[in-house]
Amino acid sequence: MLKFYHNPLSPNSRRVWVALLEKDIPFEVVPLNLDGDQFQPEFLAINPFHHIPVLVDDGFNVVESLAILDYLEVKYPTPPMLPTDAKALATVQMVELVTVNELVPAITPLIRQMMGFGGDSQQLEQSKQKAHTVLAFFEKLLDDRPYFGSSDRITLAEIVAGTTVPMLPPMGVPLNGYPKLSAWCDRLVQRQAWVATEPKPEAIEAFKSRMEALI
Ligand SMILES: N[C@@H](CCC(=O)N[C@@H](CS)C(=O)NCC(=O)O)C(=O)O
Repeated sequence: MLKFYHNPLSPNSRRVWVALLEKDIPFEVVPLNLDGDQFQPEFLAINPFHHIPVLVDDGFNVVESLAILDYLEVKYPTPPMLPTDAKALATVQMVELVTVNELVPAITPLIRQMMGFGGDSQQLEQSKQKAHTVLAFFEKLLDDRPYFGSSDRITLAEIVAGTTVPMLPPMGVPLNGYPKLSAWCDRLVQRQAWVATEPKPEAIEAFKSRMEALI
């Protein structure tokens, strides 16, 4: 059985969790609190970068969430989540990579502020501006399709961007100006896999307390 090293509050890990559920793949969770347990030698032997998610498949360790998604896609191709058409594939991969390389770093100060760790007001404003640049790009790329790169099913673009974009409104980045993306978001958050993996308020509070104790 696949072993999934995971914490339910990790956005990077949630991508893999949603993909496992959407593809209906059996897996066993190995929970990490991220309060120092990620630095234990047993975990560092699996991922020397002390990050989750990690997937272990019969002794084969896969680190990096996007690599894990690709691994799952090839090993469990049903339902397919990567198009084969050149433009559709490029669209899906642009969305994945823009989310990871542009959006996530831009909103990190906003996440910290939401978790109660404060922040510099000028830096927070810059974060919001950068998030809007990504949202405008996504709105145009999505166009009138229900999903990025597909007219009838979710793809890895939905798995990656669709677990990040819904976090924006509570951070002060509303989706009002992006009607297509906003409807896309509403469709995704109703799916069973999204509902099942939504971070629970009590888990967020427990995580904040653990972090405050560490600081
Ligand atoms: N590029 C990595 C990033 C993974 C990552 O940063 N994970 C965070 C949780 S969201 C983590 O494990 N943090 C613990 C640490 O840095 O020690 C991926 O996409 O898998």
